[in-house]
Amino acid sequence: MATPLVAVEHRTEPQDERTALTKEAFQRDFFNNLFYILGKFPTLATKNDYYQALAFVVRDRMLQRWISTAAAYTKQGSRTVAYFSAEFLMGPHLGNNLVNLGIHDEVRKAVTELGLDFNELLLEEDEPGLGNGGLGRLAACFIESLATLQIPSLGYGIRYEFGIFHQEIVDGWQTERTDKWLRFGNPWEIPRPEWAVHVKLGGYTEPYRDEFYRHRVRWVPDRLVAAVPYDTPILGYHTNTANTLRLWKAEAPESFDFAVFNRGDYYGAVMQKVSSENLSKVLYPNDEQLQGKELRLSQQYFFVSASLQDMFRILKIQKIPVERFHEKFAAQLNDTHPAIAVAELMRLLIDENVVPWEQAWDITRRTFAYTNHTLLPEALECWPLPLFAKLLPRHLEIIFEINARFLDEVRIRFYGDEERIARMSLIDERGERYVRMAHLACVGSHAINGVAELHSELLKQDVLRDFYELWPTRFGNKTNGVTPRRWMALSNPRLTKLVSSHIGDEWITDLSQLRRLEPLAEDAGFRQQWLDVKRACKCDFAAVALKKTGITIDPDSLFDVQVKRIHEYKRQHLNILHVVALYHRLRSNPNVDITPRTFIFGGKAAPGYHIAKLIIKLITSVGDVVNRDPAVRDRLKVVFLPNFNVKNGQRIYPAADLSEQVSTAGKEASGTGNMKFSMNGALTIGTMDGANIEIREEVGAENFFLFGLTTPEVGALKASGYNPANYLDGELKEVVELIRSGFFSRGDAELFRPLIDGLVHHDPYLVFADFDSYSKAQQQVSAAYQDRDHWARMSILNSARSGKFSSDRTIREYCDDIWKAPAVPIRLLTQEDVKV
Ligand code: Z2T
Repeated sequence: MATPLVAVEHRTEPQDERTALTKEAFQRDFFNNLFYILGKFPTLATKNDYYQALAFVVRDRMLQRWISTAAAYTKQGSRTVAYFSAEFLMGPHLGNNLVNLGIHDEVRKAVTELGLDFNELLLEEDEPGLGNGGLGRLAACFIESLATLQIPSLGYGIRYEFGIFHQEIVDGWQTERTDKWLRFGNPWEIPRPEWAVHVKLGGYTEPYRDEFYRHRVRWVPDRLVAAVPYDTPILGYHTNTANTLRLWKAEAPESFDFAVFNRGDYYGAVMQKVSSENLSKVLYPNDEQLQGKELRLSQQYFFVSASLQDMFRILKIQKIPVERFHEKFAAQLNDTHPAIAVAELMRLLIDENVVPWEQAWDITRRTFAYTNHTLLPEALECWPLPLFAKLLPRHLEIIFEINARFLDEVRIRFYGDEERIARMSLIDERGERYVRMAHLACVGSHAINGVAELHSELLKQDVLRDFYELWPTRFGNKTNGVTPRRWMALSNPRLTKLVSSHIGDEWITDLSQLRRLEPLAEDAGFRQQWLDVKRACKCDFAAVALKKTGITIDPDSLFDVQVKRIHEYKRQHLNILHVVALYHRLRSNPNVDITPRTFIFGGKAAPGYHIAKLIIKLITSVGDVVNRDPAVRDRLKVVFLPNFNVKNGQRIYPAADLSEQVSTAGKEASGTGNMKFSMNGALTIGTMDGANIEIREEVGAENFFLFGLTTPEVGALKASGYNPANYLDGELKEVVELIRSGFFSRGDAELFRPLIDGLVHHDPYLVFADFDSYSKAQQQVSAAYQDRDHWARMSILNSARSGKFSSDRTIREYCDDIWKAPAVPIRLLTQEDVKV
């Protein structure tokens, strides 16, 4: 008899031999996969072959859950959340699936026993980087929490062939390489070509009378693209639920290019195929800056149309009438990227299902809810009318009709207020005409939310003020969260073990239980264990940093970390100015006593964002000087870790002592990295911005290093005519002069000019105004780190009080307040149950 390795109570259901959870079964299947799926034997097998053989072992164990889940939802016609997102930044699947199946340690043992390095195999996975940053990673955390909470849900998005670019640092500059994540195949996805749909593009519309003499509109497209779904199972933690992430790949429709073929235009037919496949070729790498490209709008429409058609197919299978679309589905719009869904659902209901306008509009509004993720004006999506009309002629007509009816409502509510009409219109007509996607999303949704308390308030006061005045009850807040499965259990096994040995492991699905660690902050033995865990994580990271940058860092120095997309509003330049200030202090007074620190930076700049790229160059240039200077005697180190992504994040957050959350107040909608740091015991130096405010509220002001202007102070300073040059004195002046002089650029006084001149003359994000306050807060950090025992206390309390920032809490709020979607527990089926 094989020894059962796992006797966890959540797996009470029968296993067949294919999914047995014994060491012997894992090892047998591992070699079966190597032979029969990969066609390899050990002498020729690469590390990647072994990774894939292991991935298929795990996938087999997920499929029983996946099929059982699909069967239950189909049979019960369960209410389902459809999360519409142009980005899903999933990160590697293997480790997470092992954790959620509850077989991580057992599989590690089985693999190790075969003489293989388990950690090395995990690192082989090319992560699906199908997102830019926070917004895409939030979508990934959300679908994991939905599965853990056993809520029927589908993630709908795009299967980009090239995800976010791979960043390399060459001569201190960012360079981009394409992300070929599919090179060796993807064991986690299953294509479903049988559920492919056609998406129309371009052409014109014409009115006609149907067989019942009804007025109808026909859209005659000039292009057709096939959308093929690729499904990935998303496991809940220690549940039988496996939901689906359904990503669409664009292909040429076999039938459509026949016409061209028959005219003998072989080349034209092939070109059409190539241009169809372009639609899901590459993720636009801009996080909060619009590109306004036609291909981007095509991508958005492509996945939205495919997803809504898919939802109609599901209704049909379950024999639910289209009039009940909104009862079956709650669809969440992750920012305005999928907002065209409002017009597309209207089109599908009216044109293709002959539902009357009023009823279609009622269904549409009851279906959608909209989450806004930024207040930055340059990120608000507006599409030039001519471009929109060319690509989506029918949708423009529908949007005009929605707008006419909507503005009638506004006219009655706000009698005589024509300026308000112009402000609220779905069409911006102040000059060149644009379709305002945020307005379309608001009008077509029954609920609108921001992603942190401050952000949601600012939405109501600023960007969406008119809409708030019209429909105050539709507005709400859903403070972001992150999944503790990936961001603690998987990424920080040492901390997980320590915590669980004291308070059990229920905190993994009920993060508020971390509060039970609070009394342990007063336990000297526990504090020492806590510091030991942190130090071990720092040693791990030091090895990574050495391997990737060649820089040796001291695990006993304070690890001061800023990892996130590079953006002026996030103020990586404020951080590096402070580094230069410390360096300047050390050089001016070699005997000055400073707390040894390692400054760790990571993040990608949008390829066309020159100032962001120059900030990277400044960071690496300061690093080159500081790291080599014997005068600082290893008291300062600066590391820019290339290619910050989910995989690297999992090694950075556990190693951080200090989390840099230094955006200009009012600019960062929420932030989610801030939460990952705090959970893992880092203290925050931060502004009153985004979710920082709520983190400080939870962990206590005495365990948080606050600095900087508040949002109203920022507003007042700008209103009074901010002049950054007024702040150029003392240490800041010397720092700026040092950079300007070419000290960090081998005498080249021109290199950093655009950055420095921009600060001195404009400084739109108030770097200079906050510098002094930041510098003082950093002195408090340095002093606090000297008392390691007290630091440990604060670190424990940060983690203990981070329960609010689990995405489980966020998802529960979405479910209760917006989606009204109850949990559906899953009973595992055996092969007996599913016999035809
Ligand atoms: C993004 O990552 C975020 C907002 C965007 O606005 C676009 C992208 Cl790609 C269109 C971020 C916010 O900057 C961040 O504050 C927030 O935590 C995150 O979305 C998730 O809500």
